[in-house]
Amino acid sequence: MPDLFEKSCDSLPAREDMAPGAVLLRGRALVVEDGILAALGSVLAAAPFRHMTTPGGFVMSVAMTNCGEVGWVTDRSGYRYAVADPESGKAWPAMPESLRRLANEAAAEAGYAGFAPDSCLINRYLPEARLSLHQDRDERDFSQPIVSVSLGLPATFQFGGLKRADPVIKYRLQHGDIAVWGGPSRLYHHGVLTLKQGEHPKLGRQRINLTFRAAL
Ligand code: MD3
Ligand code: FE
Repeated sequence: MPDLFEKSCDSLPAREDMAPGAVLLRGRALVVEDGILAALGSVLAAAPFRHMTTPGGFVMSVAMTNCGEVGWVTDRSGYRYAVADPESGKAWPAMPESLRRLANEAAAEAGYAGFAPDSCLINRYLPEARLSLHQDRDERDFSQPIVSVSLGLPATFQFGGLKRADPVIKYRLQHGDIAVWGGPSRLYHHGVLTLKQGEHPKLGRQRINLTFRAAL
């Protein structure tokens, strides 16, 4: 008998292939929403959001922090993964087990079994913040996917190709959406358009994105 409830929540499919190797799992994080928000709160208490500087000397509009064995940082000397938080000089907070499990399970659902993230970069967008088109290439092993979890206000995500000038497709990423980027799409260019004003019932006037990485 056909499963009449499979797509009952809204008109969008729960799963969508975005590009070769890239899968969008809409609403996937909602089943563990409260646990994620609590885990996030404990990470932020130990390592607050801060605005980092690019090697070119620009202060990023997106505020960032990390948890895990290493965290992604940028300053005038370049981009890298670092074991210590440069603001505190201490290790980044450990990755909460609930977050690690969610990333591992979402990766498996997208076809990447055994994903073991050692780093989670946490991005905070207030209205007017944006992230220009870039590639994620500071990780050692590009055969490992990246898993992203979107929370709070919706954003328009741009997804291009291997070349910066390749045409881009736009996706709306909403609270609870998880995307998994592996295979050929792992090195595709991507970015986030300027965040629009709004108010999210749980997160308020912000968007938070978690990206889980196997960096080491
Ligand atoms: C496609 N973050 O942190 S998540 C980033 O919404 C980053 O904050 C965006 O790009 C954000 O580096 C986009 C979606 C995403 C993350 C990593 C990717 C898409 C990706 C890596 C490869 C290809
Ligand atoms: Fe990225």
